[in-house]
This record gives sequence, C-alpha cells and structure tokens, in this order.
Amino acid sequence: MTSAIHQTQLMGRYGRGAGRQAGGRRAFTLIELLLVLVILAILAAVVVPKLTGRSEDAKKAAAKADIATIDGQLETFEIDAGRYPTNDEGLGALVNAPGNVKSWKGPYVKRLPNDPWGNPYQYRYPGQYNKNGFDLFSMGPDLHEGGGDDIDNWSDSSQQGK
Ligand SMILES: [Ca+2]
Repeated sequence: MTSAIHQTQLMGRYGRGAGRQAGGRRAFTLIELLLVLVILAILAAVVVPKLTGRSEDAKKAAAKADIATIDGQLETFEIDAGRYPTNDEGLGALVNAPGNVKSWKGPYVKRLPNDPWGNPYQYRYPGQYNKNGFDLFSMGPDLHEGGGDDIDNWSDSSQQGK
C-alpha cells in the first residue's frame, strides 16, 4: 500500500521532470556540442602540430632506447653462451635457446620489439661496422638499410638520425 503510493509519487515526479528535462536537454546538447567543437578546435590547434613535429624525434629516441636494451641483452647472452648469436640464430636466440648452447639462461627478453616503424631490428654478427662485435640497427623511417635515417649501434650518437 505504502509502496504503491510511493511509486505513484515517484512516477509523478519523474513524469513532470521528464517533460522539463527533455526540453532542457535539447538546448543543453547544442551548447555541449558547441563546447566540444571549441575544445576540439583548441586541441587541434595546440596539440596536433606539437605531436606531428615531435613524433619522428620520439620514434628515433625510442629506437635508440630499444637498441641500447637489446645491446645489453646480447651482452648478457654472450656472458652465458661464450659467444654472440650467429646470423642464422639472430635476435631470436635471445628468446629461444639455440640448440647447441647448453649454458643459455634466457629468455633474455620475452618478446622482441619491432622498431617504431614496424620493422624488426636488424642484427649482424660479425659486424660489418663493429668488427669485434655485432651490428644492431633499425632501418629507420624509409624501411630500408641505409638512406641516412638508420638508427644503429656503431655511429657516433651525435650523428644518429641525421
Ligand atoms: Ca634507412
């Protein structure tokens, strides 16, 4: 009994409120839409140029950081295995033990990262540039070796990415 009365009151309240709300909501939506458009315009004007201007620099920095990380993992592999991975084994030797390495203590990395442009990092042993070690590099934004945009482990870091 009480709940029935309560329900009617509630319905009445909601019923009247809904009418007002519907009218109010339509106006509010327009204002909201304008606000959102204004905010989007401000964001586009302020943030987008910064992002596009810096994204290449950020990618190069990310590639350098990855190369430094993988470099360290290869050194750890070398300490355990007594040698660097061969060209055939490649960087995969950091994830899965090569059959002939008994002292492998990996995985040294769970999953090999791709470079910021979606390509695997390139590994070469013995190195063409690092004669006593390995070459490790990203082919860079042009997706090919060379072209002056590679990020590698043999260039003077002040020259990288130029
Ligand atoms: Ca390149």
